[in-house]
Amino acid sequence: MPRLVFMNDRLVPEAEARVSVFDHGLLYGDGVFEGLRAYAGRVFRLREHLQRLWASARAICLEIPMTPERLGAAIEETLAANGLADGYVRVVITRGAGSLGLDPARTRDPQVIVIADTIALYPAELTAKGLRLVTAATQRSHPAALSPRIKSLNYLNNIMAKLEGQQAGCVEALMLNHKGEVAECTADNVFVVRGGRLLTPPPDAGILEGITRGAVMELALAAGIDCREATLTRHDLYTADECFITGTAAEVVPVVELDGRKIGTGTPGPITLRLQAAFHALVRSGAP
Ligand code: PXG
Repeated sequence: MPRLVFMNDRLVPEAEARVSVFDHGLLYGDGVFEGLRAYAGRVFRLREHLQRLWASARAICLEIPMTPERLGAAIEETLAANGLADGYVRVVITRGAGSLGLDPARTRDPQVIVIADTIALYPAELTAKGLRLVTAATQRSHPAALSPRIKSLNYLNNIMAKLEGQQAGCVEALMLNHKGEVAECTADNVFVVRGGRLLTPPPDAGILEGITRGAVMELALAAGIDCREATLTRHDLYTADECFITGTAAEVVPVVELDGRKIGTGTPGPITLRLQAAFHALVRSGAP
């Protein structure tokens, strides 16, 4: 059965889901996106993802030609039409086709695309044993150049860091901000545990405010684990008791090594495992 893709106002077969070569999303990375996940037929934190999408669009002065309610329904329709109760959803909003120049005023028809697919995960063995990371030399983009809080179609900054990770034999890489502080990984947020307390970089460290990050902070609070935002350096990761990353695709994944140095015992720590289990229970509970 061919995959069905939602484009603008209806579901079309994958082969018909095409954008113009003049689309500024393709020509300049001019657009925004979201990555969401459905568990047992329910989209996890749909409202939060739609809010972040609209915030990203507003930040680049792009008007999404649809209400959040309609787009939310389109996401559910796309999953259902493809028979996916558990799956991954990519929502893409492009600036639309225009002239061969940067000018966004000379574009028309922003494209609203919803793709549903099965989720591509890190190998199960890696997520169980914990990941090894390296610090990328490529820094997270300077907030005054392109705010990392915008989930834009321009992900080259992160892709460069991901390449560095892969060249060092790792599936992810740690990114620092322009001040040398820990920001995040290429598609995941980062946490450390120190003395029983959970620490994660604040939004002004140059991160995307992850929805999974928010859920894990709530779960920590509910479990009586002290959790706060704090400026972190690599020193804090090298000397942490535990470390893990969070993201829509990754969920909660332990990190056991950074730059060839063992973190804590070099195995997934107890607080990481507790929060990982709590997150799994949350997403599978059917909570919105
Ligand atoms: N930082 C960055 C830079 C991201 O792109 C996260 C953190 C985690 O955010 P969430 O809201 O997912 O907890 C992201 C998320 C993909 C893909 O296909 C990327 C993301 C999410 C899902 C899929 O590469 N980025």
